[in-house]
Amino acid sequence: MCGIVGAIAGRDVVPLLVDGLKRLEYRGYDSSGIAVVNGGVRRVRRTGRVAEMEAAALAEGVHADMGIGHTRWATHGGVTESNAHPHISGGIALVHNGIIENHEQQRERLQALGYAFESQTDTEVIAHLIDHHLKSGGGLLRALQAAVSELRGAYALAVVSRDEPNRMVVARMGCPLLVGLGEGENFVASDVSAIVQSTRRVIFLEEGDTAELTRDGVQVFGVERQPVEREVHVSDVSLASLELGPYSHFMQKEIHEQPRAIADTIEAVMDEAGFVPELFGADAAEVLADVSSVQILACGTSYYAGLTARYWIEGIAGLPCSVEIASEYRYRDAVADPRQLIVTISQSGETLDTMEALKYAKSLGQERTLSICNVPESAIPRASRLVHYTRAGAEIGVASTKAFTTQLVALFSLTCTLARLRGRLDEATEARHLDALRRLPGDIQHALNLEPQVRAWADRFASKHHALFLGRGVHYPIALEGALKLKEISYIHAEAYPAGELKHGPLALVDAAMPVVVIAPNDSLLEKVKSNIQEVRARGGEMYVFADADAGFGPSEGVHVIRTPRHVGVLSPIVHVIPVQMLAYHAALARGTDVDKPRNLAKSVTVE
Ligand code: HGA
Repeated sequence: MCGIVGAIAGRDVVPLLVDGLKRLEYRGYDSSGIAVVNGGVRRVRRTGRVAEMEAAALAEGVHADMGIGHTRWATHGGVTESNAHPHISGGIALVHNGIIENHEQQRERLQALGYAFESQTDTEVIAHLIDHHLKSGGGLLRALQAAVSELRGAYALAVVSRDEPNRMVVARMGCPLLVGLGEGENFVASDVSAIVQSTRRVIFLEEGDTAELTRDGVQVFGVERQPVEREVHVSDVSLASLELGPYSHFMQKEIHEQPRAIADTIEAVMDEAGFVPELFGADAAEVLADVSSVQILACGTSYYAGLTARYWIEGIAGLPCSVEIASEYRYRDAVADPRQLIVTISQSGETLDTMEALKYAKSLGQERTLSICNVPESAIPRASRLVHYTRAGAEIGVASTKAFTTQLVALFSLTCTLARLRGRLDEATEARHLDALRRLPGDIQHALNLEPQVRAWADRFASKHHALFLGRGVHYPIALEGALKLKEISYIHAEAYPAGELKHGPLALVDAAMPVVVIAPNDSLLEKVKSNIQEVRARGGEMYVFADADAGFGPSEGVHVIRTPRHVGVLSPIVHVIPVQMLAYHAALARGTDVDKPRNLAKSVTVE
């Protein structure tokens, strides 16, 4: 959340900053701003989208060869121009991603020192603190280092000064920040997409790092302020993955990319010709051996991927598995078990709650840690002993789609690997599971072909205020994910229940105005689901059933049916999530919401 970009170059950086902010807009989109150094500091800020700020910068004729930019997801202070970043104090301007926890004490102290505040943000205290420390001499870098040592909380910062037009200084603690290395120009950004048009060579700053960027070089300093060498990575993010191409929305593009994303993610399994520990890292055999149980920690859609995996891990690998929302786990007294495998799931690898839950688990002595993540070199995989990267490619739509299905594939591979290590996967079963994975991209494509039918349903949903999603067993988390997708992007209130739970309360909500979506695969629970459908029908509820073609379901009065492909067995949840993703997408389209940037949300949740 919140995107930062900065550039110091021998050319006009304003187009680079604006372009970078447009690519970072998925991280926050309530307001944006830039500040450049050109004689003095010039700043342009606007509420709304980056395009509005860009128009203002053009109209004002802002140009410079050094500057910083920010796209905001407000945490402290409303969505106003005066709360938008950059914030200025004296001759410095600063952008910030994160939350400063001791901002109130710092504000009081700085007010006593004579600083007047113009915003309600926590960020403004950092600008004044740096200005305060600048007065002791020693320059911008020293002032930044002194200021951050007085902050509690999380930050990624980029700072420029009117008085030091040949350097930019940056700092990182708890929020992502990387430095991009160019020829005679250097960059800083929250993620590589913002600068990829200028360079692919990047340094991922580590916790507590500060750095100084000039046109000709970059020097990074570690926690003790000592100069440090950090590895240079060459990013392989493709420009095409950051562009819409022929699609109307990134979410639509990402839904349709799922066959390819899954094929790419299973490539490693296919290359290894089986479920081997090496899929998860060099010392995975040792870490995964004699695991006693699995604890999955995640948030949002990733949490639902975890809930799905629990059915597999207990059913196939025979290991006890619990799944917990990371922000809950991190604040409770958990019982440590050093033989337990901690699995964190995060698309961005930067999700703060998940990262903190991982740190908490490690502080309890849980050393067997595995991260399932879509962004190489991000914080959570780097803090984990084992890692499995999904290969979904850049996911830009705020509502996760291809990240979810590739996480499921990764979790299924983990399940089978654990099962094999425990002697619970005979050769024939392993071959069957491999074959199911191999056929999965094609099965997903068949589900995608249902789009015209799903769109027709979505048009009816668009006028509704509430919806109920039902599933059973391994498809219950798919019902949860369907409800989450619908509320996230169409703003229709939706809840999901295990179908067997209806009569214990939610049936009271059912009437003709409440559409009830049912996931009805042709599995061992089919007859139970059919009975649950009758219970709803008997009370006048209108049913929308996604049923496997071989489930023997036909439409009837008040029961609409879309036939999904034949039952695909154990991977069925991965196929059944496709139509509910499309239902949410088309309902949102019909309601005219901003599908890729739903209100109040942002991607990569890097704050608490
Ligand atoms: N706390 C700052 C920055 C917000 C942020 O990083 N959001 O993800 C603000 O509210 O402006």
